[in-house]
Amino acid sequence: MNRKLSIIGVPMDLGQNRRGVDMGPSAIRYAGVIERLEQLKYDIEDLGDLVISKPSEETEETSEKENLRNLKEVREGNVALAQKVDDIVQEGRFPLVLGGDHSIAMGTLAGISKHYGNLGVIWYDAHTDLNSGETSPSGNIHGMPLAASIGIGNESLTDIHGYQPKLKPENIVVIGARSVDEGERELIREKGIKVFSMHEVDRLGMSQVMQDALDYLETRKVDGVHLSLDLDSLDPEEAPGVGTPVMGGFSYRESHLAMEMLHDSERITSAEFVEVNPILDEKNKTASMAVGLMGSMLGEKLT
Ligand code: NNH
Ligand code: MN
Ligand code: MN
Ligand code: MN
Repeated sequence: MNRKLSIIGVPMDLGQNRRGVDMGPSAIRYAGVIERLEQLKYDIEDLGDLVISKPSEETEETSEKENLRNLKEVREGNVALAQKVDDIVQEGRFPLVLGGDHSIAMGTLAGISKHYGNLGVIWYDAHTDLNSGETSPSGNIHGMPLAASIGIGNESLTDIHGYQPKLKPENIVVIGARSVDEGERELIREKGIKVFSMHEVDRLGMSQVMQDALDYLETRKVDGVHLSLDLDSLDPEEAPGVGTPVMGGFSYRESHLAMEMLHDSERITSAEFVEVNPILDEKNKTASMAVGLMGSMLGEKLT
């Protein structure tokens, strides 16, 4: 495990239509992320938060026409994030990105993937985020980052940081899916994307699912693994502070086990924790959950 960690907050809420998720990075900091990870003896650099601009009228029009809400500002924020993350990896440090809505995964992956020939991704989410303007039921770009990263969708999203695609579809593992749109289903079938839905987790248990996921990436001979963790993967009872809660999600222990197994695999090279919305939360419970999961991912265990 890389002992040098750089933390960057992305106060982005333009990838969806509920306000408040832009306060995610503050809530996660307030829940004690720096102190918690310092105790694990990491060398931590906190790069603060990116500046995200507010939407203009021109943006409203594209939203209507292309079914891509706040396209211009979402792209701009991700362009800036990609450069930051690129610099972090270039310096030999582990990027830990704090969201913000999940649209920021486009920028994170754009910055990381440049440094890997065959990057793998674990997408821990209730959703598969494989929509484009053509298939999205909402026009919300936070439902599109995985599609954009494999080169599907509007050019201004697929082309962030000047190259595409960022990922091979066969290097993706989705874990926790339980709300998938029709267009996403088709894409999963067409591209052969590996999905462990809640059905598989119920049948096999989290331990087996994580082992299968890691083995699968091993057969793909990936040279790095990025974790993209959407807090709505957890059950809304455990993580109520998210914009699109879906019943029947992961328990506290299932998620900690998943993070511990990721740590023990010694494969993980970058991570992001997204969709914490403190306005919808109960006493910062979801931000605290995120911090705890980061701890487990980074080796916090009792033994
Ligand atoms: N699939 C829906 C959409 O594209 C919901 C996406 N919401 C998420 N994704 N939170 O993780 O609008
Ligand atoms: Mn630096
Ligand atoms: Mn998501
Ligand atoms: Mn989600």
